[in-house]
Amino acid sequence: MNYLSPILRNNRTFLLAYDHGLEHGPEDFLLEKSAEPEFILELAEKGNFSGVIFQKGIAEKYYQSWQNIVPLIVKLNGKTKWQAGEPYSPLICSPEYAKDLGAVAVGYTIYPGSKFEHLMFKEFGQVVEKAHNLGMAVIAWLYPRGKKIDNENNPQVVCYAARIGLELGADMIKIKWPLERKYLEKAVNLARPVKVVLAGGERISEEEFFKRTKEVIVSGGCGLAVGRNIWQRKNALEIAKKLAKIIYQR
Ligand code: FBP
Repeated sequence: MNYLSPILRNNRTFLLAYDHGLEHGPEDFLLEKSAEPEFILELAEKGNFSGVIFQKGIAEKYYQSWQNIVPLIVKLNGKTKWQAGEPYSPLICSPEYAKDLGAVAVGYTIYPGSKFEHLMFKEFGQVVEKAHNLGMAVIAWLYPRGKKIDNENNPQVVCYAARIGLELGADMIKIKWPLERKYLEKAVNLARPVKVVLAGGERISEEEFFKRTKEVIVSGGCGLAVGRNIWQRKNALEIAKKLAKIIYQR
């Protein structure tokens, strides 16, 4: 069974990430309307995204009338930027409840290298089994962090993270930009057949973002799961449409 098919177009994916209100707080909402979930849902529809990523509370309050319009991915764990020390992101929503909210897939962040990695591995293992029983795909955010990790953007660290996703049973993995295209190709190969998507990170120039998106595709990546580089821009819809073309084109 291909659990991912509801969020794939032409075997690629373009997901609008919007869990930042929890992870970073309102400081990310540089434009007033980016604090409004309805604006994000409209953007997801008109911008040709293959899915939108919400935490459970936003999904409960805003998603119901959008079922069958934009596929929903519910992020099952999360934390605030105030959490200090070794990172751990607790489970705050079950796969069953995500399904009731209309989700076709779920997401879970793992911080490999953290002192609490074992807890996240255990929770993630249970999430994968439950989600698959419910016919839902699991996307793993793989962000190596903690005292043991000197530099989470080190290409070898990013490649290791990609492989961890395959080992742990993810259907799709989300990693940070590994600085050079050759490492992106390596990460894609190490995770195969698990699909690899890239996070956007902090807002960069449009030009650089288009360049990276093209590199993701030519390197065998499946697409993007991106937030700030879209909805922090005044021309978010225009940018999204252009990126969607790059991503879905064969
Ligand atoms: P961006 O494209 O805005 O970087 O979003 C990707 C994402 O993974 C979000 O889903 C999440 O809220 C955020 O980055 C977490 O980033 P970090 O843990 O690096 O602060």
